[in-house]
Amino acid sequence: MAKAQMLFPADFRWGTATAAYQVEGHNTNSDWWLWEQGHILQNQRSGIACNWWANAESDLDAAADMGTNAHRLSLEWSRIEPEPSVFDDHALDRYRQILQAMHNRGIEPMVTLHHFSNPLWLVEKGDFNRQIVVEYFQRYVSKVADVLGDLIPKWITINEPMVYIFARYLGGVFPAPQQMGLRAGLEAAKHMLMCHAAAYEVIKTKYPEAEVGYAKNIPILEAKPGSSFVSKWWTRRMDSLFNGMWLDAVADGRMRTFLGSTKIKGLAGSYDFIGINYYTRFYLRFPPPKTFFETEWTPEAVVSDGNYGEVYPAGLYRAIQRVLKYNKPLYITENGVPDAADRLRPSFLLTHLREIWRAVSFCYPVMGYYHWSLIDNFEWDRGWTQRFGLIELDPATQARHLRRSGELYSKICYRRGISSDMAEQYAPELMATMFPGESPQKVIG
Ligand code: IFM
Repeated sequence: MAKAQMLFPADFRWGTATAAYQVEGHNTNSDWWLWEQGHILQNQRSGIACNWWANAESDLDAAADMGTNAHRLSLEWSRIEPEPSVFDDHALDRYRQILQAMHNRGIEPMVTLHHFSNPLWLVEKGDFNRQIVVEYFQRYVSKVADVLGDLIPKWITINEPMVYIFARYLGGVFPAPQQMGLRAGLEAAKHMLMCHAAAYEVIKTKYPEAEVGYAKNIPILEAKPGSSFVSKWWTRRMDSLFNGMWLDAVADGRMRTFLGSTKIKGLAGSYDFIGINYYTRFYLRFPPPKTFFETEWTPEAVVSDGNYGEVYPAGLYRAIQRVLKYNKPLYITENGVPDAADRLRPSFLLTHLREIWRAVSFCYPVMGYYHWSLIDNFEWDRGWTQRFGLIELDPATQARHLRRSGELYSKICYRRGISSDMAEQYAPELMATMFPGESPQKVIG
């Protein structure tokens, strides 16, 4: 029996998140399938991934058993439109089945239209390097809305646009575009903003009640304490480019960078909510390392597998606060940690959810939480080396096993909150700080 608990509103969404390319398997018409040859850590391949194309249903059963009531998934454009203007009815039928399977299980779908992968034909046409991409995207979204829209209450137009721009146009770790570099990247970002605005209009025209937003990865970007003035200045510049530019642009319709300011038609106010993807804090310095973001942490930092990032729960609260000024409902559309051994995830869940609870308690409009991820999946250039799942997957045998953190998340979903008995059982080291009134170590006086 819990002695203390932090409960969430009854209509809060308790979800998990995945993306098509990472779970479906055999997306052979996608630019990632080609890129996989030679560009993935340890030469790994996605193969059948989590086999969702054949059987998403059994993992959805598991999600329902866990007590979740929402799931964020994405559609693979390259399956739906394998050739320009040629739509695959079989693929659309399969997505209908998956979406229906979610509804049947009491799991509300949130659907992402673009999550890092492109049809090969689009890449040949220059994809986001060329403004024509907006027309192509509009055509694809229109088809999706016509065929699947009745099953989709919540939409994400574009996932993590600035991660995509940095990883692809600057970092070179995502499938190479026709033109790389900062200028090309910013041009691509402009085209992504235009795609977002176009998609918003298409969906809202057909389904005025649908909720449409984007998912923005909002890392905390800081200069290390004691950094030079130039590093601090650089950090502010990078923060406004990486975090501020997209958020402001969708709000007021203007893309502002050091290259100037451009008004984008139909963009201002083209969103019903903001999706926050939050993982970590990065330290920045000038001159920047090749990866832009530092992967050296302070000595006391708790760091996740493969040096992915520091566990920094307070950053989630800061990310939420940062976007309050836009006056929109918020969803935490991703939050998670690569942790194959599940040594960090139980406390990660509790401490990050506590930050959201703090926000909700201040009446900040956070409406739901989608943990990344339901199941271990293909982590892009890092292949299978990073395991984010509440469910552990052996990609070779497809065997699944619910991690302890999955068990904990299930309890959280059923309880609709976090409690001291959960901390005691799954992360006793948190008791003294999270539930001091109940900690045996507490010294009173
Ligand atoms: O796996 C990715 C996801 O596709 C986008 N956001 C971050 C996740 C973990 O790196």
